[in-house]
Amino acid sequence: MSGRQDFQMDENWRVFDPDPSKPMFVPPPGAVDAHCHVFGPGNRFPYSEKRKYTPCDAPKEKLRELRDHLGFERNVIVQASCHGTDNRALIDALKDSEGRARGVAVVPTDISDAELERMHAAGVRAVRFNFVKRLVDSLPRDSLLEIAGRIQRFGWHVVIYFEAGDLPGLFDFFAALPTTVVVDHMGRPDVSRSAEGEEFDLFVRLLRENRNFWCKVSCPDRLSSSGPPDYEDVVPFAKRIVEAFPDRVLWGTDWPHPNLKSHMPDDGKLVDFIEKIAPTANLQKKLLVANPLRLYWPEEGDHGTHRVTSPREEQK
Ligand code: 0GY
Repeated sequence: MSGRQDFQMDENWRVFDPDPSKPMFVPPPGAVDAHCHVFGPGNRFPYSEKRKYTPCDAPKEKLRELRDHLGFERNVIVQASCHGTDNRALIDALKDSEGRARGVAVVPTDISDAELERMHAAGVRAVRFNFVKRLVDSLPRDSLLEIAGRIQRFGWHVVIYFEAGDLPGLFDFFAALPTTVVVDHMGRPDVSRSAEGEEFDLFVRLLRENRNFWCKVSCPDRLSSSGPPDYEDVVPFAKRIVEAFPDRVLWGTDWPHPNLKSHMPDDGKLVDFIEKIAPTANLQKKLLVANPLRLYWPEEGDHGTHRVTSPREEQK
């Protein structure tokens, strides 16, 4: 089989929008897209043999173009399951970012400290634990705890991806993680249910009881049944989280939107969605600038113009 055939994208794969609109909402200076991916190119960075899908190539150059087009200054690139534990495409993109990208890697338990150190130097700041069964066969919990323990000395955190239906069985394990923990896509709630209902209340409880937990209020396109461009059914879920935990939320495009079946979002419209879930300038600055910088670029300190105060701090 030729290399090219090895990397034929899935037949029903939806390719990212090559010409997204310019958002009406202008992100504040210093804004960070805290969840996006690079895929391949497959002939340079082969997809994993264990992958559950074969995407279209979505290389670093395209991601950089999108970042600039949408009005963001930096991004956080998350290793996707189609690259398994081979983080070369991610590392390459980080090294080529002039310090404007940080990375979330996926690592095996037998990774050496020297390799973790090299990843840190390239800009990796977290590992991702994926519990979504259609994407991965997740590692046993003791292996995940071992990894979480080993990354602590680098000051890294853990990013978790799971579906709301699995949270009851995972809750105690998550609460025992020793690092900062960032949850992808609000724990994938079923948005046909109430944002004040039992299922989402459990997720809110996870954040309330564990102050080391953060949440990405991302992916309306992935969660919505009402659909684009307004994604109205997702708004109450994201808004609830942003308003309850304004200092522990992040936002990301999720470009190039792997595995979407219903539609391919216009990334410009996804940026416009931000105003619906973070309606004030103060909330927007926290979500897009202060929070991601604190987590991924802490060495920049309070950095003057990026400093925003929380309502709690204002009351002191
Ligand atoms: C996302 C969501 C998905 C895919 C992955 O690692 C991945 O392959 O995260 C998905 O299919 O829900 O965050 O990109």
